[in-house]
This record gives sequence, C-alpha cells and structure tokens, in this order.
Amino acid sequence: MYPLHASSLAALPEHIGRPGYDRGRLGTGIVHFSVGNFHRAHQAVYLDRCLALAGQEGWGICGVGLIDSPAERAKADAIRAQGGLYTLTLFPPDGEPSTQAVGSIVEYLFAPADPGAVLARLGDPATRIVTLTVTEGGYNLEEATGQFRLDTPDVAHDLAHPEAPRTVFGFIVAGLERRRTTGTGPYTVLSCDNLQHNGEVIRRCVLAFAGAGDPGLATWIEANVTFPCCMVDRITPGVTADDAARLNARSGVDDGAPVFAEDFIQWVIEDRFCAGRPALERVGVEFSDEVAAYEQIKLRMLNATHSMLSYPALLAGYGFVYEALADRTIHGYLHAFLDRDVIPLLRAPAGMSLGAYRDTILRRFSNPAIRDQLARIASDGAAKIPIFLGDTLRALLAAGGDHRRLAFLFAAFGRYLDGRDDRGTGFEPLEPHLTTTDRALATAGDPGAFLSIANFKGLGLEAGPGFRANVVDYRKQIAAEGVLATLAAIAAEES
Ligand code: CS2
Repeated sequence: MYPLHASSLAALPEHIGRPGYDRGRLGTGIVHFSVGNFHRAHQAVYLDRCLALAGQEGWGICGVGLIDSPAERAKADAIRAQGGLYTLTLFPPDGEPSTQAVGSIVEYLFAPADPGAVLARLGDPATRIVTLTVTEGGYNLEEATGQFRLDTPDVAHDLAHPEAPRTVFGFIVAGLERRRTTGTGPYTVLSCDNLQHNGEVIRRCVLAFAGAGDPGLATWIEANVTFPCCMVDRITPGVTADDAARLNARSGVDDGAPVFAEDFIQWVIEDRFCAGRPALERVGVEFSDEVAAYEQIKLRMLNATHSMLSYPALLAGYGFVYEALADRTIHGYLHAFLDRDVIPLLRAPAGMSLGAYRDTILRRFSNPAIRDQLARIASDGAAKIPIFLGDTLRALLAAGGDHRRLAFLFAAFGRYLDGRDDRGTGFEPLEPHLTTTDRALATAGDPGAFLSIANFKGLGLEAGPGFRANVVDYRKQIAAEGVLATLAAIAAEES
C-alpha cells in the first residue's frame, strides 16, 4: 500500500491522478465550513482543477470542522495526518472507475479546539470567499416563518462570545466584523447546500445574527458583502469502514479518509463575488443569471425523488438506491411522480429538456457502482421533506391536484419514524431536528399525528383537508399490506 502525504505524492502509482500544481506554492483564498464527503467530491475537485491554471495559486481551501464530536475529531486528525490530501474514486455507470489524489485543501482547522485560529484566517486579507455546506437543516430557521432563530443555545452563546464562536453564523459575522474594523474589506459568502435561493437564505441568517449584536455591522454587511446563489450536484455516498477498505484495495493507496462518487458533476453559480473569485468557468462551472431555475428543478426533481424513494424503499427492506431502482414498482412510482406531479409545474431554462433530465436522474440513481445508502438519503427527513417536496405539495393542494403519491410518501415517512420495516426489522431513524414534542407525536397511536411536527408547519397541510385523511388511509394500508403492495395499488388505479 502506498502512503498518502505531501512528500509521497510523486511516488504514487501511475494510475492515480494527482494535483497538476505545486502544493507548496499555494495560498489560501477560500475558507470552507464543514468538510464533508460532498465538499471533498465537489467544490474541492473544481478547485483542484482550477489551481493547475496559471495565476490561480491563491485559491487553496482552508477547511474548518465545526462539530465537537469524537467522530469529527477523528476526521480532523485523519485529514491533518495527510496534509489535506485524499483520494477520490469516481464510478461511471459503465466503464472503469478512476482514482485521483485531490490537493486543493491546503489547511484544516478544527474550530472547537481553536476558534481563534479560524477567526485569524477569516480576518486575513488573502481570504476572499467563505463557503459552507452545513446541511439543509443547518440554517437555524424558524419552521413556520423562515426567520433566523436568535434564541437557540449556540446562537445565544455566539452573540455573547464573539471571540470564540461555535456556529458558522458566529464565525462568518465575527470575521466580517474584523474586516470592517481593520479596513480589509468584505469576503463573499457562498452557501453550497441544497436550498432554494441558498444565497438569500444565508444572507438572511448573517444579517439577522449581525443585527442582533450590532445594527451598524448589519448595515455594513448589507452594503458590502455578496451572497451568490448556486446549484450544486454530485451524488456522494457516505463512506463506511468497508467502503474505505474496498476503495483503498482498488487504488492501492493507504488513505485514512477516501471518498467516492458518481462521475456526474455540476455547479451553477450567480456571478456576484465582492472580492474576486477563481476562474471556475475554465474548469466546468457554469455562471448563470438563471440559478433560481436550476436550483428549483434540481431540488424538486433530483432531491425530491431521493426523498420519495428512500422511505418506501427502506420499509421494503432495501439498503441501497440502485437496488430499489431495479424494483419495477418503485421505478414506476418515481417515474410517475416526476412526470405527473412535478414536471407540469416547472418551466425549464432555454435549451433544457425536463424529460431528458428525468431520465438522467433515474439513470444516475440506477448506477450499481454507486452504493448510495438509502439511510443517508432518508436521514434528517423532517428538515429535507419540506425543502424538497414542500413547493410541489403546496401547488398540488392549492390546485386540488392529484396528491396520492405525496400522501403515500408522507404515510411511508410516518411509518419510518416508527423505526420498523415491513418485515418487522427495527432500525434507528436519524432525525436530529425532531423536538421532544415531535417525537411524542411521531410515536402517538394516532397515525396522522406526526403531520403536526414543527418542521411541517409551513407546508399548508390544512389547505388540503383530504390530504391528512389520505395519509392516514395509506398508513393503514402499508401496515396491513406493505409498501410495495400499496404502491402497486396506486399504480393500478392509474391504468
Ligand atoms: C440527497 C442529496 O441528501 C439527500 O437527500 O438528495 O445529498 C443528493 O445526493 C445530492 O444533492 C446530489 O447532488
């Protein structure tokens, strides 16, 4: 096995791609919060390509870990031990996988151990962009109103201790405060999470947080900082210990933190960077004024289909996305969802075919080399479902449209919260955003009670009185006959 660290790069075997630049000459121009697998398979890869171009050496990434847990500490140690290097293996739907060593993360800071170092990096004039992937549910928003919450313990802590923040909001705002006082000028703040208008959302969070501490700072941010929206896309499964061993055995590299992904990749960004940006347009990133349309289509088609899939498929006993896609009943239901429930509500940007996009999504999900865990996609459903399915549901309810597939999905989610599949096998739903009250509702004897959890408040379920009744009926049918029989019955009504 070949080791992976800065001085071993040249010795890696021929078939491993490696950085096309001298890492020793890189500067840090970007600070990224939450270095997950997705960041390492997406943004860091575009930057890796970009750093190989003349004049782009200043755009290395400083990764920041925010969560104080043993797993995150171990990850920080693994990333640091390899000087930020890691291998990424891409699995095309047909053809041979390929592995490359990615070199764009030049520094890694673990914020809970040293928040001061993160603030110093943010205050450094070389930092010109701050990016974040803190998950869809990580924006600390009030469910019903969408307003930023100032009363959560970590935010309250950060408002009281700007010198040692815990949250991404505390860091971004304290960093901007430094730059205002020192006259360094602003940095761009770029959210890379799957949220409609993600730039607007992070802007709202940052302004609310800043305004609560110092209204003058909020005014300065409003006038100087830009928050571009962007659409990000690459399916990046979680990496289990087995996956890591499999990836390392394939590549021959002894990587403490390998990543794998599909070969598809896309990033569409609004070109509004207040302090300069890398030449990303030269490495495949699209800059567009129509980001909202791309975001909407991706969230309402790709991410929504993931959500539509994961709960029933887990209940049916499947573990991976590709396995479930091979089930004709499930495939047909997803196709019908996209075709009948979603596409008629969307308008494609010029030159894009929604039918072709639908087929691409179903093909990408069917790739057997991408062992994407249904449990990963199902996790945090309370936060993701309103984001990915909310607009479609509201539109169908308002128009009195066919909401059977969505009612079925909610029924499956309610049953999933019970933690038992159709065969009676138990599992632990990963739902970090459920409150104690929510959990009580989810496990109440009443099969419709979970529809009242806090995160579903903005869904307008009361606008469709038949919806709740349908959800309850489907829950009973799933309990009696199983998810697949219930789905088959819905499909049979159609033909
Ligand atoms: C998934 C996404 O988490 C989810 O629910 O839909 O992680 C999805 O794989 C990515 O957005 C693909 O770009």
